[in-house]
Parts: sequence; C-alpha cells; structure tokens
Amino acid sequence: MTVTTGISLCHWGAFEADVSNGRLVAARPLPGSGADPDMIGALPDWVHSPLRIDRPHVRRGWLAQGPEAGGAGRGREEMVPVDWPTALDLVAAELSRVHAMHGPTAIFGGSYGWSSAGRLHHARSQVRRFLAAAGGFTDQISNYSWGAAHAILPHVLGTADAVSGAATCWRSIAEDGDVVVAFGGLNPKNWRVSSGGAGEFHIPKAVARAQARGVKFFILSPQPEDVPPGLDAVLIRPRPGSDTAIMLALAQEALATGRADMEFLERYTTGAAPFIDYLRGAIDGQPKTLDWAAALADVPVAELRNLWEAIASGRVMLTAAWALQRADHGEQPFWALIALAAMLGQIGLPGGGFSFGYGSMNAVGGEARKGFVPSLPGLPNKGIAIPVARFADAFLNPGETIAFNGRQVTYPDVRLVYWAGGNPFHHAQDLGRLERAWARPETVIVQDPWWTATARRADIVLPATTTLERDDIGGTSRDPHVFFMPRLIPPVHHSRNDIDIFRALADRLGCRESYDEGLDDDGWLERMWAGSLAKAAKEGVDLPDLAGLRDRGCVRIPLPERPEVLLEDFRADPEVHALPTPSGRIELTSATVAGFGYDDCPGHPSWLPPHEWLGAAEAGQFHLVTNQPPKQLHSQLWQVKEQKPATCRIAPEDAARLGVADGAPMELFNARGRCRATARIAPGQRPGVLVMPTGAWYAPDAETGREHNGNPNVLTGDRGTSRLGQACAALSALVEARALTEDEDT
Ligand SMILES: Nc1nc2c(c(=O)[nH]1)N[C@H]1C(S)=C(S)[C@@H](COP(=O)(O)OP(=O)(O)OC[C@H]3O[C@@H](n4cnc5c(=O)[nH]c(N)nc54)[C@H](O)[C@@H]3O)O[C@H]1N2
Ligand SMILES: Nc1nc2c(c(=O)[nH]1)N[C@H]1C(S)=C(S)[C@@H](COP(=O)(O)OP(=O)(O)OC[C@H]3O[C@@H](n4cnc5c(=O)[nH]c(N)nc54)[C@H](O)[C@@H]3O)O[C@H]1N2
Ligand SMILES: [Mo]
Repeated sequence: MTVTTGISLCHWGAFEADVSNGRLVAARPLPGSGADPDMIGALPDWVHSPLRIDRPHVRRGWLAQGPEAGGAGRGREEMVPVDWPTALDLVAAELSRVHAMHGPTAIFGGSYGWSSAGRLHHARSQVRRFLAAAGGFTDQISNYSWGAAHAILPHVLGTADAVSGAATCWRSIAEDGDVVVAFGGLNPKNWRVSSGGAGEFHIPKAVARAQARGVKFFILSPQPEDVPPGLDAVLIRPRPGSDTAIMLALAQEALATGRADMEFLERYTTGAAPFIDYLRGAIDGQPKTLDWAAALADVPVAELRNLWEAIASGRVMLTAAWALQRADHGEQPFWALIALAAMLGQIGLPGGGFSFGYGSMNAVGGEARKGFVPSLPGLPNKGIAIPVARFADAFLNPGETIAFNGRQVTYPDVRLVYWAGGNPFHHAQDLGRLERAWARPETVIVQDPWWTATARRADIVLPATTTLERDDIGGTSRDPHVFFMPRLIPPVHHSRNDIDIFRALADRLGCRESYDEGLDDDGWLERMWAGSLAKAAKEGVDLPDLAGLRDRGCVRIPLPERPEVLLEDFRADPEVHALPTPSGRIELTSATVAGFGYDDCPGHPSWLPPHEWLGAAEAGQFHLVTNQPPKQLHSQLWQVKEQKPATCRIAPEDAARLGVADGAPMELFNARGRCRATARIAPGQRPGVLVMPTGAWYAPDAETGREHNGNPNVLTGDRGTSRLGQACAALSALVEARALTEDEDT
C-alpha cells in the first residue's frame, strides 16, 4: 500500500500527515513546531469519525411541512437524507422567501465560532460573505473571547489593539522584566492553540528564559493548574471575580505610599483625579485598601502586601487572562489593570507596563511582522448586527431594545438561522434557554462536517469538508509562519467545501458574481497571496509566488528588528503618537463612558460585585469556573475522546464533604440546569471553587434533563457583562454539587 506524506495546518498546530488510499492514517506535529502530539495525533480519527455527516439531511417534519412545521421538533425528529440538488433548492427557496417577506434582518447569519484553519475556506467568513451578497442578514458584533475588552478598551486606549493584536513580547520581558503578575495565571493548556494555526509554540520556552534570568512570577488564580509546570511562582488564590478589587487596592497602595508615578499620570493620562478620589474613598467613603481587597477576595492580607512589595521594587509586567473579562462587569478588571499600570508609570517601557492574554492563547507575546497571513475580504452587509452573545435573547425577544456601548440596539424578528463554522449548542450560556430560543425561528440551516448538537437541531443540514479536504493558505497573526495547506484527501462521503455550497446557492439566487467575483479557488488563493506579496515587496521581504509557496509548504517571515513593546511610541512622544481617545491620552476616567450613565459600567474603573460569586453565595454553593478544555479546541476533538462526562476539578476538602471520590460521577446543578461530571480531586485548588472546562457535546437526558456529556453551559447564565459590553459573562456562575450514585448515573 502506498503512503504519501503531506504538511498542513490546523488551529492546534502544524503537522505532517500520512495518507493511504485516500484516508488519513497518521499525523504528528511538524518537527520543531512544538504542537501537542495528542491533539495532532487525533486528526485521523477526527476526520474519519463515524459522526461525519455523510450527505444532506432534512428534518422529517420540516420536509413535510416546510417552515409551517414549527420548531418544537428540532433535535427530536428524525433527520431524512436527501440529495444535494434537493437540499440546495430547499435552502435557496427558503432564503428567498424569508428575504422577500421579512427583509434581510430576519436572516440570522452571524454564525459565531472558530470554523477551521485556512483563510479562504473559513466557513464563518464565507457564510457572512454569501449572505451579504444575497441581500443582507443579521450579523454578530465582537466575540466570546474578549467581548467586554473589545468594548471598553477603545474608550481607554482609543482602540482594542491591546487585546486583539498588540502585546509586549516575551523577549522584552525576558530581557528587561523583573516581575510578572498574572491575574488568571498562565495556564499552559491555552498555549496549545491559536486561531488559524501557528508554526511554532514558543511560549513555554520564553517563560523559562524569563525565569532563568531571575524574573519573579506572581499568579492570581483559584487553581494551581494555572501555574505552568516547572515555574517557581507565588500563587495567590482569590475568589473568582474579585480581581478588580485587588487591582484597585494595589493602585491605592501606590498612592498611599507615595510610589505612584504622578508625572506619568500627568503627562500620559486624563481623568486621574476622580479615579484617585474614588481610590481614597472620597466618593463612597470606602478607601480601597489592601485590607478591603483582602476581605473581598478572601485571601490573607499578608499575601497582598507581599505582592505589593514585589510590584514596588522593579520592572513589572501586569497581565490578565481573557477569562477575567468573560464575567459579570468584565470591563472592570481590564480597565483597572491599565489604571494600576499607569500608577506604576512603566507603560511603554521594555518588560513593563501591561499586556493582556499571555495566559490565554499561543502567539500572544510572540514576535512577527503583521499582515502577512492573508484574509478573505468581507462584503458590506445591508442588514444589522447585534452583540455576539445576545443572540438567544434576540430570538426570544424580537423587537426589544437593549442598551449597548452608548447606543440602542433593537433585536430583529429572526425567521431563519444559518450557522456554518460555529457550535452554539456548545458555546452559548444557559443551553436550556437556548433550546427555547432555538425553537422560535421558522427555519434553521446548519453546515458542519459532524453531527454536533447544533447540527442535530437543524431543519436542513449540509455536510462540509474539513481543512484536509481542500487547498488553502493559513497562519496566525503574531506567528512568523505562513503555510500552504494542500488537499490531502478527497472529500469524505458526500461532503462539499463551504465555498462550493455557497456558489451553488448563489447560482440559484442570482448573486454568484458578487459572491465569488467569478474566481475559482486558485483565483482566490492567488488574489489573497498577492496582498502578502505586495506587503513583502514594500518591506523588502523575499516571498515565493503561490506556486513556490505550494512547493515549499511553509515560509518563515523574518522577525521584526526590534522586540515589540506595547505603547512604546506613545511613551516616547505622546503628542506625535497621541492615542485615538478623545483626550489623546490613556483615559483613567472617560467622559464618554460616564456620559452613558450606566451604573454597571461607570466613568472610571470601579469595584462592582458580580451578580454571582462567592461573596454572595448561599451555604453549599460553589463558584463554577468554566475554562477552555485542555486537549480540545472548544467542542472540536470531543468526537474522538473516550465518551466519559467532562471532568470537574474539586478541592479535596470539598470532595470529602460531598463524598465524591476521584474519577467518580457527580452532578452540578442550579436553577438553570443539571450537569453530569467526572470528579477530579485537585489538591491546592481553592475550596468552594469547581473548575469544569467547556468542550463536551451537549446531550441532555430525555427523562431527567440532566446534561449527559458534561457541557457546563447548561449551568452558566445568559446575561451581558454590562450595558457597555453586552458580552459573554459565563465565568460568573454559582452552582451546587453532589455525588451521583451508580443507579442515578445513566
Ligand atoms: N487548549 C485550548 N486552548 C485554548 C482554547 C481551547 O479551546 N483549548 N480556546 C482558545 C480561545 S478561543 C480563547 S478565547 C482563549 C481563552 O483564554 P482564557 O479565557 O484566558 O482561558 P480560560 O482557560 O478560560 O481561563 C484561564 C484561567 O483563568 C482562571 N480564572 C477564571 N476566572 C477567574 C477569576 O475570576 N479570577 C482569576 N484570578 N482567575 C480566573 C481559570 O482558573 C482559568 O484556568 O483560550 C484559547 N486557548
Ligand atoms: N462557559 C463558557 N462558555 C464559553 C467559553 C467559556 O470560557 N466558558 N468560551 C467562549 C469562547 S472564548 C469561544 S471562542 C466559544 C467557542 O465557540 P464554538 O462555536 O463552540 O467553537 P468550536 O467548537 O470551535 O466550533 C466550530 C464549529 O465549526 C465546525 N467546523 C470546523 N471546521 C469546519 C469547516 O471547515 N466548515 C464548517 N462549516 N464547519 C466547520 C466544527 O465542527 C464546530 O462545530 O465558546 C465560548 N463559550
Ligand atoms: Mo475564544
């Protein structure tokens, strides 16, 4: 049997894959890339999983009655296989009908989710391009990753770059830093992925280099898992959701001890005075002292004093994991961290200041010239857009108006949902509520390679190919590699490329020219790569043409000459490099935000207790931390796992009290839902906190309603972070827990 080997890329890294007889038979990390061998090794089982959708399907009731069928049978009725022309005719006719009767906003096509690596065949980009070409749709604004930061940072720094693309690089920390303070920690599992796929996983080495030069690490997190193995860090375990109080207290301490850099505040910030008044207690009578914060965070005040001493003594990098802002009032910790960094006066200096997300994803803090990874251009949308995490709320409340970042957004009357490249029955909060919302639209179309919980809840399912079944170009920002991703195997079963599905629909709807401009896949790849070539010519970088990229498989773009330091230019000359804020400076108080009059996001960083946290818990309640899964990318790769419910990490003293043993079944529950889990005793975890990653495929038991596989989003609340961000607040959730007996554990 002949075996051929090819090189390609997925969100969890670059790999070499062996192909035999049109099947992927083995995959391993590209030598030197540092990708996770388990995640890469799972590719053959993932691509050839029995859960691949073999052909288009239509829900029985919908096939009989069309949109008159109603949504109640979604996820319950049988899915009937149909041929491609039938499925495409049904989809095209339904899109035309809804558009003609209810206008573009009745078509919901935001389609949030990570899709797959490869920038041409990026399903979410393609579906939005197609729906825009077809006359418009309701889109989603921002993302689940850092939605609250995306809303607040432009008011503070003028743009969201400090979370979306810019950070002081690890080289700068290793060379010039003394102390790293990581709120939310540096969980190494998060370094295994990056959107689009990286050629190199460099962070563990960079952290080790920093430690070797004597950089001290302080990690604030409820669990020791957030400290990378081998890192000699001080772990402080505050109550989840209390970080803002600690940041404010450290800023207050800087003032009280005369260590605040008043010159920096004067020259580079605006609105320091009201913020300082607030810290001193002039507004609410409560000075934001270390004792005050220690009581809220429920940590010994000596630990915060020790942290303050370290901060006051050298070049300090302050960082917060994105998780901190995926919570009630998630805007506050990010604004407060910037304010604390401003007090210390090191913003824009090598190895100091602040940067977000070092613990959140590979490539943050990496070095790369920007703009070499091409992207698919979008098309202007005639419809509207709503905050990304409010979509279930919108389905349930058509016509309702919500406040959002200084404006009003009125929810559309959604009749048709089109999802390609995302998995809302994995990612949304309060999945029981989503079930109710999902039953409202007349028609749901889902395009995915696998029978996910979302695909099972569609009226029409169209099977898409995976990355390995088509040619593409891929890479990720902040990583210097760009890959040609060749088609390694033919389409599995009768699946089709997303782009070909949209071409066939565009033909039926008469919008083919605006959708793909008459270009075939090679034409698109040529056009996308031409953008990178033009950039290369401008910067004097030597790049091969597309044929050369295809031959070489991967190119490494030379690194920028100087290590990146966030806001270095602004520090060097705040007049020439003024920030695009109203004042041109860092806004410690924002007149704009204050002017919105939101009590859940006032005009300067403030301590606002979360709606759900241990500070307001009843006896027996736990704070549930739902973080990212260690060996999966969100729901992707769940299909290749041993089908045991997801693990729930629990402190030994809590496990003893509940009578759950390591590996035993347990149940987490609250008013929103019930969820099965496999207990994992976690020494050193903060008592009262449970840590359960996302990633399980939602499968509620028909009789008990208990979520079988362990998707913790049956327990999280579906509310916005604040009226400013209206972002995902999944990390603020209280639950109860108990052991499950063998009889109950079905
Ligand atoms: N392996 C893997 N890596 C991933 C992903 C994946 O699916 N799998 N997804 C990627 C994506 S899309 C994103 S957006 C990023 C997300 O990046 P993050 O949101 O930063 O990652 P999480 O793992 O959710 O959370 C990081 C840690 O924050 C801690 N934490 C939670 N709440 C609090 C709190 O209130 N205070 C403090 N001090 N700590 C808290 C938790 O212990 C948790 O382990 O991860 C990326 N990385
Ligand atoms: N409780 C809680 N919930 C969270 C989070 C949390 O921290 N806590 N984190 C949030 C965050 S940051 C994120 S990013 C989201 C993750 O959001 P999800 O939407 O859950 O992300 P994925 O599981 O990656 O979904 C991608 C989907 O695209 C499909 N797919 C892959 N390749 C292709 C393709 O080529 N074509 C098509 N058509 N489909 C394809 C996959 O099978 C999968 O169904 O979850 C959010 N939800
Ligand atoms: Mo994310």
